[in-house]
Amino acid sequence: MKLILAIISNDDSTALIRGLNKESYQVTKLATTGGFLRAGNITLLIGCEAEKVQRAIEIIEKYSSQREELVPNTAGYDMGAFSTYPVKVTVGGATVFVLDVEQFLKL
Ligand code: 2BA
Repeated sequence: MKLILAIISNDDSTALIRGLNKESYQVTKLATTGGFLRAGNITLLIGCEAEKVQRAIEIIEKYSSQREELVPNTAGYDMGAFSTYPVKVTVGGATVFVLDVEQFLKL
């Protein structure tokens, strides 16, 4: 038995959990905060058999891989000026730990 800890963006969590549930993975979602940016993120706990870890990682990658998105540029708002040009930002991505589980009990 393994425990996967996946730290992902809040925006990706709904689709990712749905994708995992569809393939029979059980998931617990924790609301967490990154220590560096102090921004909210989501940590998923996924307990599964060792042979199912690789597929879980593929699903995590599918729904949370890093990509670039265009967002409105609000940099000049405070100065009373603004740009209508969108800027590219990198969003998504996942940090994944896979741990050995010593005991798994449902009491
Ligand atoms: P990532 O490396 O993609 O990490 C995203 C979030 O994943 C982190 O949020 C943290 O919550 C978690 N995480 C990543 N590596 C971890 C680890 N080894 N142990 C436990 N949790 C881990 P933040 O801490 O807010 O970091 C956001 C982003 O800021 C990071 O993205 C990285 O690009 C950058 N960053 C983090 N720490 C940094 C540092 N000391 N110096 C420079 N950049 C840093």
